[in-house]
This record gives sequence, C-alpha cells and structure tokens, in this order.
Amino acid sequence: MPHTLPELGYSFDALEPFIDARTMEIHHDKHHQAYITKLVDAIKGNAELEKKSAEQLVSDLNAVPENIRTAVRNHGGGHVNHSFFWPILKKDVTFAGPAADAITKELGGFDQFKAKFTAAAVGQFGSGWAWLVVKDGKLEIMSTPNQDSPLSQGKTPIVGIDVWEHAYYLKYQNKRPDYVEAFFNVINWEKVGELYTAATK
Ligand code: MN3
Repeated sequence: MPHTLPELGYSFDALEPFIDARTMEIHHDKHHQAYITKLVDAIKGNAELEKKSAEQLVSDLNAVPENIRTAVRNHGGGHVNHSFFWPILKKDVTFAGPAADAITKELGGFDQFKAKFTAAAVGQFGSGWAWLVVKDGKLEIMSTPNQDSPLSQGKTPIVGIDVWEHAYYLKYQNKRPDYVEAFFNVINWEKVGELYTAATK
C-alpha cells in the first residue's frame, strides 16, 4: 500500500476562529507527513507489511515484528489518526443524524457527551487523543496516549480530538480546555454519522 498524505479537503483557514490556519497548515503538511515518512521507513523491505493499509497495520500490531512494532504503533497510528481527524472537522454542522441520535439515546444527549468527552480530552496526561468510539454496536468515550489508535483495541473511532500541543499551542498555548471547548464547534456531524452507520452495520 502506498502511504500518502491525504488532501485536507478544505482550506487551512476553514476552521477559523476555532482552529487557526497556521496550525492547520503545519499540522497537516508537516506533522502528518512526518508520521507517513517514518511509517514507510519502518516497514521498508517487509513485503507483507508493505501490502497492508495503515489501518490494517495498527489493527493487528501483533502481526508486526517486535523490532519495528513501536515504530509502526507510533507512526502508523499517527498516520491513521490524522487521516481520520481531517474529515471529521467542519464548521456549522448541526448536531443531527444517526450518530447524534445514538448519543442522545446512549449517552443522554449532547451536553452529557460534551462533558464526558471534555473530561477525557483534558484529563489525558501528556500527548494523546480523546475518542468517541463504537465497540460491539455501542458508543464509548475513551482516550489514548501518544498516537495509539482505538483500532488496536478493536474499537472504531467516530469522533476524535488530537490533544498533542502541536494541535493547539499556537492559538491556545497551555490552555488545552479552551481548545477542547472550541472543538465542539467544528465537529462534522454529517461525516460522524456516516462513520457511525458504517461501524454499526
Ligand atoms: Mn497531531
């Protein structure tokens, strides 16, 4: 599988003022690309691994030889997580659709979702991600350290927030809670609904 940087799909400033253009540019063009470059490097020469998608690699880390497992976990995870992240971001999308309905039914509504997701995102010590995932047809809120993907735990992400400082430091500096608060303005509920539907088929 060729591993290439996906298009952002919108302009760098499309999420202003919630996520600033400069952060988006560096985050997509530099950080995401670096994960890809290092993943390609890590699996170079291993024909079996080179056939797999990044999602397949992080979904079955035990299939990766031990000497490169950490590299695949970190950089493959970085590639998978960021490829997931860009399309779920969009301004001015109404909280509606199949994922919103499930959140209302299973988590008690948007406000409860927001509170639990915020706690997971703010409470993740150091770098990592907070997630809304589907496991066995049910919604779950969780966080992961570093670039660990929920896929490695058999869980399918439908919302995720990158809480590495590179995702918010230029605009929010040390104020991660302000960035997390802003994030709720840029969740693409249409895309999240599609992911939910696919994950619960
Ligand atoms: Mn990042």
